[in-house]
Amino acid sequence: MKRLLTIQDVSCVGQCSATVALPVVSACGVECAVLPSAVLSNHTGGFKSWTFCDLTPEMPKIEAEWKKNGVAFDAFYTGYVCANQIDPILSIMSSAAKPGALKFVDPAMADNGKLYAGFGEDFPKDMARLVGVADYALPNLTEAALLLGEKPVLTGYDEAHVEHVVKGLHALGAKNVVLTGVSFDSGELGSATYDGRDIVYDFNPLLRCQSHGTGDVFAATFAGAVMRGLSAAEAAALAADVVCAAIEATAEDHWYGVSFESALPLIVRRLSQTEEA
Ligand code: PXL
Repeated sequence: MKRLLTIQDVSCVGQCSATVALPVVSACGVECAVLPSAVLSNHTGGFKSWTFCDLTPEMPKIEAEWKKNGVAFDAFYTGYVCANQIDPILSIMSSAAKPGALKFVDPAMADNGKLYAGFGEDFPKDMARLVGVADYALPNLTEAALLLGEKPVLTGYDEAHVEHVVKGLHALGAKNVVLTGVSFDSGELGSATYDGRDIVYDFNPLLRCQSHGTGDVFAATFAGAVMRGLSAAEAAALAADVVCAAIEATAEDHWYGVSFESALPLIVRRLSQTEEA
């Protein structure tokens, strides 16, 4: 069994980040270790207030223990992290890597044209350094624009714009780019996966608007599925199906996240079918 380290916050309540990655990556049949970037009482998207404990000082201490104990990973998957954590994370990605370890970077920092509360305007520049070492970068349209130092364009764009965005992120260093939240038509929503040569689009019908935590469910499923041998385009299609199933299972008043739990059997089923094929 492959072993992945996810580096992102533990929001105690809110169905995002580590509390999504652990069950989703496990459902993919991949061992999931966690290095919390911060502990929050709840996520920052829609709650009135939150506590925030930045765990940066723990990172080099944990890294040193892992070195002593010979701990190493087949993959790293980063999500919501703090500005001063980019260097400690790059260090862990090098000291705790098995040969050929993959790096999945979800630059979880913004949505709907805006940075999340708590991130300064300079943060995308720091995040761009992590995206630059990614084997797979998984930004939404807002994050992608901010990483490129551009104003987010969220509607009325065409394929040429998507091409500009994914090629820009590839030029930053990301080997594969999975751009999420792409839509050319008001009835559909999907992703564009670019491997440095071709762009593969995947669309699903647009469901009720429900964004909290969907990026985290998408990225965790994508990372687990690639670790199980799916191509980037296949993993993006599975991740989108899982997000849709999670949204469909989410009650109208469950605003802070999506009920991904009901979609876990879908992940197990689809990945076992792949194995049999
Ligand atoms: O789901 C993204 C996310 C992760 N972690 C924290 C957040 C958010 C989005 O708001 O606030 C702490």
